[in-house]
Amino acid sequence: DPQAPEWWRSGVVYQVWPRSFADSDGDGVGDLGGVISKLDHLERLGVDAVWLSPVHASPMVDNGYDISDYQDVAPEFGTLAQLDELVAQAHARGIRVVMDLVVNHTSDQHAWFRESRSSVESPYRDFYWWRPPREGHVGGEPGAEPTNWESFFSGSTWQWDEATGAYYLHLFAPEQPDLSWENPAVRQAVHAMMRWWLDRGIDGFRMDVVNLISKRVVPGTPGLADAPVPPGAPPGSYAAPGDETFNGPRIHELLAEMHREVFAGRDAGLVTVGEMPGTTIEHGRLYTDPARAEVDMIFTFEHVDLDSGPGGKWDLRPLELPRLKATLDRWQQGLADVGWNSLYWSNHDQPRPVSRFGDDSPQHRVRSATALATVLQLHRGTAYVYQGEELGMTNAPFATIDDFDDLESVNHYRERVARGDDPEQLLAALRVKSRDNARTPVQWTAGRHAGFTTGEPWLAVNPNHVEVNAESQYDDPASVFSHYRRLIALRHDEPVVARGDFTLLLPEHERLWAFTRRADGVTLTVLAHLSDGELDPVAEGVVASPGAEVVLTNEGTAASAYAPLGPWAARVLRSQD
Ligand code: ISL
Repeated sequence: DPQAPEWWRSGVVYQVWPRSFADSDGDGVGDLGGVISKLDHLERLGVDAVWLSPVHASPMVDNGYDISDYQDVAPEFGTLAQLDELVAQAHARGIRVVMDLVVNHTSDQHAWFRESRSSVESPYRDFYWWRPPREGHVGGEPGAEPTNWESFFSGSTWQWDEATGAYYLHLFAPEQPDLSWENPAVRQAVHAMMRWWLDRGIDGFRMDVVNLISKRVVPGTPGLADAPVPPGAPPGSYAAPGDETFNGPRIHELLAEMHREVFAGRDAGLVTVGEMPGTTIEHGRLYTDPARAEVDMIFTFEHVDLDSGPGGKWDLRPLELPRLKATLDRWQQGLADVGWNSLYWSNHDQPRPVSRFGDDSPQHRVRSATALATVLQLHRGTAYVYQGEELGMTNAPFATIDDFDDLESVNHYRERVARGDDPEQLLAALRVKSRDNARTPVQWTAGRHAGFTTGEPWLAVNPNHVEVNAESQYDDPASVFSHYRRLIALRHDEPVVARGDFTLLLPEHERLWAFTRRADGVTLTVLAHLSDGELDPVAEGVVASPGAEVVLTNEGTAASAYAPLGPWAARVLRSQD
């Protein structure tokens, strides 16, 4: 029931990353007019809501995750009036609109930061984290940073500012200074801004790195502690902060306060999802326990970190299916009695799932994309689909460093080349993991620039749009799009998907992902063969349940319930006690 306050339990949220979604004015950059023009696509797919990545005013150092005015729209994306129109038109089709909320940091061009940096006397000074140089050091010299923290985007998290002779904190780019949530004036300003958006009619927020807003302040000055340096690291190197910044001491209090100040007493259909890297199940239960009223659900990262080694995301490791299954299973069990899961394979920060977890060769692309979707979306939780995923879009064929745009990729490459690392090896890792893989324009047609723009796209369109595009998929029952559509309908129609318990079968199996969902006498059995070749589920140990019928498959003609599974075949069986 789309009117139910907890529509998101059976629902599907579609993420739009506006720069690459659809361009309505020919400047090569996607925009709100483009999103409005594609609402038919979303309605046909059957999604319940759109999560719109930031469209706010921004210098676009981090593609909109650096906001300079929370209450305006970037001119390249359109106007506030168009955003209102998008919300109205989406609502008319029964689609909700969730906005991104980026309040761990602002842009350095935000009025608050310009004020803050102008003078130590400014009333906005304590909106941000200003600190003197480390004792005995001269500001701006190497080693003088207040802590040894390494930025997500390479280098120190501290930027020296001559004007007032102090450092400011930026966990991300220097153009993204961190707000100080210790300051009640910051909290009040953000809450007011959030209420302003809800009053405008939006349906909730996806909260960017919201578990970073409580820094661990150690009583005394400078108040923030060094992160432990990994053994063997060269002296003076930066270290990625952990407990110093993630899930800090006041985080639950801050989220509960936000809920009280912003959401309490409003429409019960509003939804909140906190993006929370570095979060354990234990914390996840606290964040999402309805009785605590913090957020409805969180994005966690364990399952997208499994193909990384101890060196971080660029330290590539092969993905092992049993570990992937076990990770999702642990979260299913951990949040079974309280809390709620978010289910995602991709977003604008992750490579394309069919290239990462599937097989993007022409032979297996469609089957592997649909098998992956089937297993994910039939776990218990709210399902997220990132633009192009429903078309089976793949990673892009980036050749040289000049083909990349994202600052995370480019900074990492430059820093490591300067240190003497092998450029070819660095490029090889970027091709696999760069965020740009998710950011090539959506492939609407087989035509020029995939129908994304009539101008020159800001980032090259993947040449495989000739085969992989929306237009050719709508009326093809065997397409990735058609499968997503059936899968989303199944989530809506079958209450066991939102309510049922979850039991992983054959956890150690390296090619078969099998599980059951059970509620009210109904059992769904999901079988997915995640490799080439053939696999007989019963011979592998799946116990057949009599009377099971196939309710969804990516095999074309429905096979019988327990027949051998072909390459990347997925099958959903339903039985009733
Ligand atoms: O993308 C990542 C790793 O490659 C993550 O570490 C990512 O930086 C982290 O998940 C936070 O992401 C969010 O905040 C960033 C922004 O760049 C991302 O696009 C956003 O999703 C800073 O606002």
